[in-house]
Amino acid sequence: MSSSGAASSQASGSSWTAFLKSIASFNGDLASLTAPPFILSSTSLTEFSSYWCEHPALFAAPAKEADPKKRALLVLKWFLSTLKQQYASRSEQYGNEKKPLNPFLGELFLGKWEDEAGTTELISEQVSHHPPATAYSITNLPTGVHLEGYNAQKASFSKTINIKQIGHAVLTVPNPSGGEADTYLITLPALHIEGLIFGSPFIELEGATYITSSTGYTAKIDYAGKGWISGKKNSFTATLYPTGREKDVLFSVAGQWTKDFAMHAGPAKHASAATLIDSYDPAKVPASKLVVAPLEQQHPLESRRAWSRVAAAIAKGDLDLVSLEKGKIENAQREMRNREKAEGRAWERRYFSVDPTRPDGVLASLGPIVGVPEHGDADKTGGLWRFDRVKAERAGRELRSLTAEEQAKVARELLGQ
Ligand code: HC3
Repeated sequence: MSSSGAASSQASGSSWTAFLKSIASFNGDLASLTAPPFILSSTSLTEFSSYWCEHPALFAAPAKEADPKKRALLVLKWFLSTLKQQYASRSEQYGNEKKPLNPFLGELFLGKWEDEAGTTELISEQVSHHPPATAYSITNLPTGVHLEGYNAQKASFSKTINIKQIGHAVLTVPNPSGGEADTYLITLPALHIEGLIFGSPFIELEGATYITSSTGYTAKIDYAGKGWISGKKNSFTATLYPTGREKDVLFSVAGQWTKDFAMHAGPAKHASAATLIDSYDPAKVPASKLVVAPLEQQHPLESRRAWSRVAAAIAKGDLDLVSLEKGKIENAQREMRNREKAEGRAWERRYFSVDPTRPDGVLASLGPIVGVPEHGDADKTGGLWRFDRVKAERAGRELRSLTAEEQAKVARELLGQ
């Protein structure tokens, strides 16, 4: 596959024009977009969960800070540091954002980071297919800092593709002074695709998101594209304040989430060299490498193994083979759903559960502060998904213990392979 969307699209001008025409009548279903071959990615959306933790040391840092407002600032710094990975890493030079693979129900992406922060484990699972939703759990083992969440996308077309993210993340940070752990509720930014008309799509973030904590602090992040605030791409301003007192700014942060940003004590209008606390340049800090098991050791439902034939077809640029291999997975999945229906059972998620009998404690207490409904938009994500430690322990034991025959059976029945 070409490394530049713009260059490839020149070569495939007519298919890009056809694609643009098709998105003008877009029905909101991202999976149904028939994109030209050069815009197909061989990475599934289940892998995107890893973007939350490409700098494990920043993720774990709040667990070592005794002052709750500084902890909240470190959480904000970590969150801001993830944005480049989440929204610009696939499109480093801009204009190369591709269409990811649409995960099947039960698809897994598992990995770990081993670096100066110790071991940090990642579990990502496709918990719903209609509507598509991915859930994830990330744990830094030495500190116990834990992130979990789920997300889906609601897309619409108006001048371009606009995407609203449904879902939220919850970060738990053990209190270094031994008290109760902090809980942070994190909302997700809306985005739109720029550059479509030129065949060089990239993401811009818009609106505002929040991080509110059980310790009584809230951060608000305002996103702006080129032409707003600083006239620079990927700009943002953020403030951290005691919850409910937005004007009493304790810390302010401003800059670009792809380049560099500065963190100051007090409001931005008083920012000076004397108020500067810290600065961070996402472009200068290399991501820690995620370790994923070799394909042959993976469970058949693990993303890279399951999609390996499709990925090979994409790499060859053979669209017929891409459709054939995708079709095998889709048909097998459809048949599985029919069997489940006939037998009156539902697909058992391996790591996440929904508990409709109990109100969610985090959303009940922190949701109203940042506009996350207590139902967690479960109707749009197939459920209010929470990491299930009991299930996870079982899955961890069982996942890598399948015999070759059992693996072949899973691949045949669930993936048509
Ligand atoms: C919109 C998107 C799929 C969703 C991606 C999400 C929101 C997934 C959760 C991650 O944490 C953050 C994230 C980053 C990028 C988002 C993708 C960008 C493009 C993709 C569309 C489905 C593709 C649209 C097609 C095309 C040709 C314009 O790229």
